[in-house]
Amino acid sequence: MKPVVSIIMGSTSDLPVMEKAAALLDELEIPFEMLALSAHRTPREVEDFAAGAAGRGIRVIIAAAGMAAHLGGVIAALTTLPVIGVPIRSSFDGLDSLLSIVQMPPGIPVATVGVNGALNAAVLASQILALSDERIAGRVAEYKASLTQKIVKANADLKSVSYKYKTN
Ligand code: RP5
Repeated sequence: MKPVVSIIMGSTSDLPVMEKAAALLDELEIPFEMLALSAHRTPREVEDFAAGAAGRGIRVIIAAAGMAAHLGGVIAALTTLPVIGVPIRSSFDGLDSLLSIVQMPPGIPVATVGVNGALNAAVLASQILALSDERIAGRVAEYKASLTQKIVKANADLKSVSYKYKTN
């Protein structure tokens, strides 16, 4: 299997969050790789990764980092692949990483999801891949339909909650 998505994280301390992205890609049968790379601790390896990703068949990069989170931005500067940034909550409630990732200068976007938004990063990556792969598009559509069912069930469950002044 050749990976088409790279999940990159600044440290294995980000893994408990990023497992949600991996689980969704697994569910949607999308081959991916997971690597630890740090813009500050391994800058040369980040450059090698970013420069070589497209040539290896990678289509989308998910980059997660906390604190002064430059990983996604540095990767985006070195590739034309779409980069999705996941701000990790590790200090200041994740606001520092969110702003570090989202506030990119013009011309070098990082598509930023919410703090610890690993699942949404994987959904977005899948939607990008779905544009050129009908089988993935079908699985993404099924996934989205399952979200509707979750709320249908929630409303059924809420029916059994009773209050004196609750009317439904
Ligand atoms: C960032 O610093 C990592 O992405 C992580 O969120 C944070 C802390 O890293 P560790 O000190 O836990 O390795 O580079």
